[in-house]
Formats: sequence, structure tokens, C-alpha cells
Amino acid sequence: MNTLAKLRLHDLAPEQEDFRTAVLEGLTKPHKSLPCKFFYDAVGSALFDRICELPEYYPTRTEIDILTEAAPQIADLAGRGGVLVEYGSGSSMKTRLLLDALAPDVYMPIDISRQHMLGACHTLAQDYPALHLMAVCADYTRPFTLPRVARGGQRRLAFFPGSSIGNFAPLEALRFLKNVAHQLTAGDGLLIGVDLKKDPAILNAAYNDSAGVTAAFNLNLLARCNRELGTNFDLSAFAHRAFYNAAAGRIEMHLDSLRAQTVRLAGQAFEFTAGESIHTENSYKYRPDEFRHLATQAGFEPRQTWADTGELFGVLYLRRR
Ligand code: AVJ
Repeated sequence: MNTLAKLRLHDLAPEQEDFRTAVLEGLTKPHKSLPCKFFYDAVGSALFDRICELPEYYPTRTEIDILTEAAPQIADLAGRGGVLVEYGSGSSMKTRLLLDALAPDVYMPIDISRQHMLGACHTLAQDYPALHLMAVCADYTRPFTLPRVARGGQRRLAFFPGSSIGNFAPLEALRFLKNVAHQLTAGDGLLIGVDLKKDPAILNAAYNDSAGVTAAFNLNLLARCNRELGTNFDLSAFAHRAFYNAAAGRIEMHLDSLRAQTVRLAGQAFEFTAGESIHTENSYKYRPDEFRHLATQAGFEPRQTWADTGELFGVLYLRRR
């Protein structure tokens, strides 16, 4: 059987122009920054998958353990069948736990990285021959409309794992959650993974792995600029730096310029002083009560919170009011 018969692509194509514009804008700011959503080209997506396997990077395995144990309860809360919508589906690894427990009629992954998502869908289509796949290529940091699905009735479970919500500042997170609430109807669910506040030593280690994969992931952003935009970033003249900013409740990632240098893009010159940084990512951490408060403000009712015994990571089931 042709397993692709059940795969549709809804392409809200985030364009190449977006990347160029964002880099020009980010390098023009008084404190240079680049949006972390551009980490995920083919190279970056592969590096991120390697991060998830690192001994220091506890979120992935911890969330998988929580989901594995909570799966029957999640199925009771969300109901079986229906539509499973996933924001930032990546390799769709955690999704399989929900596909097994919920047996949805339709799986709707949403990802900015089209080829990576489609690759994951091809594998899923083979492993779940009854499943209808409606892949949505979109930048979920911007408001967008979900495609309508003919199948699967009305019931939806939105899935936002990995603590990707942490990439938003709290006010942006609130706006994003309100958008998700808007895409759902009363009674639908949102299952969301949230990285918890903890001993900074654990956090710092998770973003400064000894194998240097996180550094390579961070530096790939500059390599991507060179590949796609023709910039002349010297990758050996920038260094990965990540640290927990306790006052802001977030991990910050930066690329530090190791010397004074000039980078050119689109006929413009961007000057770096020695030690000047490009801020590339924020990863906010929450206490469970802080996050439940945010979700409540966005129009959700917190129904269940699961965490590992070390309280490193939380998974919440929220019901759209
Ligand atoms: C995908 C946002 C959850 O913040 O932990 C991992 C990305 N950056 N290591 C995170 C990331 C560096 C990750 N999220």
C-alpha cells in the first residue's frame, strides 16, 4: 500500500526572506541577537536530536519517562480518537507515545522545518498505517490558522512538548497560549512540557555539555548565515556561552566574539568588539504554580500536573475553558 496516500502537506511556507530580514534586524540592534527559531535547518535539527541524547540534557528523557507513565491518564483526560495537533513536532519521537495511547484519527504536526517534518511523517505513515497525517509547515511564533480537518470529529488535543514554550518570554508565552486556546474549542486539551526551576548547576550543565554538541548547535546559526545569506562569519572567532540568569528565570545562550571583527551582509558591515555577544536563545524555566497561573490567564483550566521525582521537568494537562 502507498503509505503516503494518507499524508497531506499544508504549507504556510516561512520564506527565505524572513531569515535575511531577521538577521539584518538582529545584527543592527544595540545588543545583537538572532531568533532561536533559525537554529533548525537540516544541520541544526540533526544537532538538536543529538542534544536530546546527551547525558547532561535531562529534559528529553525525563519528559519521555513522565509521558510513558502518564499515558493511560492522558488518554482518559483527552479521550481516544480525534485530532492530535503538535506544535514544533521535529522528529515526532514523543508523539509515538500518544499515538499508541490515544489512537487519534488525525495527526497534525506543525513545524518550521519542512523537510525534517516530512521525513518524520514518512516514517510515521509506515508505522501507523491507519493514521491520517496533515503536516503543517508554519512558524508557530506567528499567529496562523490551522487547516480544517474532515475527519476525526471535533475533539482536539494540542501537544507542545520539550519545554519549547520556554523560548518565549512570559508575556509572549501568554500570547502564544491564547492563540492555541483560540485554535481549540471548549473542552479540548493542551498537553504541555515545561522545564522547571532547579539547582542552577543542573541547568548550566544541560546547556554546556562536555561533548560540545550544544556549542556546535549554537555556532551552526552562524554557519547557516554563511550558507544561506553569504555572510563571512569566522566560526573560529565566536564562542558558545550559556548560563542561568536567576533574576530572569532563564538560560541564556550567546555567541561571543573572540576579537574585534567585521561581518558583511547585503552590502552592510556589522562591527563586533572583542567580547561582544550575539544573544541567540532564552529558555525560561517555571515553577509549576507559576506556569499554571500563566495557563489560567490564557484561558485554560489546569487539570493535572505530572513531574519526575527530582522535579526536574513538568508535564501539564490543561483544559480549554
Ligand atoms: C527546544 C527550546 C526546549 O531550550 O532546552 C537545547 C533548545 N537549546 N539546548 C531548550 C535547546 C540548547 C531547547 N528547547
